[in-house]
Amino acid sequence: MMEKSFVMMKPDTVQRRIMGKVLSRFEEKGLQLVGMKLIQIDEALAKEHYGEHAEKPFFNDLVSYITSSPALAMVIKGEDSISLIRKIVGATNPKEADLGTVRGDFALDMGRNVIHASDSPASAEREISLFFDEDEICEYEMVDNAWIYE
Ligand code: 3AN
Repeated sequence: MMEKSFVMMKPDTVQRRIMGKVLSRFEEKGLQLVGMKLIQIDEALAKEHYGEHAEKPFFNDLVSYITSSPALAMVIKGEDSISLIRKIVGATNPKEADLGTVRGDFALDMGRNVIHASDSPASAEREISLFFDEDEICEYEMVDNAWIYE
């Protein structure tokens, strides 16, 4: 099924100048970038985005981390892209993430884990609408579609 996922490179990825390397993982897989913007997330947006973690002991650190510097928000489209992107991203704890995944290759600490990606179709829908207006999503054909999809 053709799906759109919300993916966000966190402030550490911007500051470490590795956005291009991380983005290439998704491009080389054959996924399509349909939305992208560098944003300074404010406290209210951070708290809404991570609302499900409000009661967790790491919540305040998570909000500080995500608001500490700009983040790169993206919408990425492709067949079964939501679960596929989670596989490309790897486990939440970078020390447990398989090598070859983004977190496995680029991160060490849970609180500096480089990237966020939606974990289900319902979260993707919620997160895309939280960060993007409809007119910020580009619907367009890729010229190599016939070489990516059978
Ligand atoms: P994921 O980002 O893999 O979907 P979630 O949604 O469970 O993981 O957690 C959201 C973010 O909260 C993680 N990316 C990580 O930065 C942080 N986080 C999750 N669990 C912990 C934890 N036990 N200690 C510190 N930070 C955590």
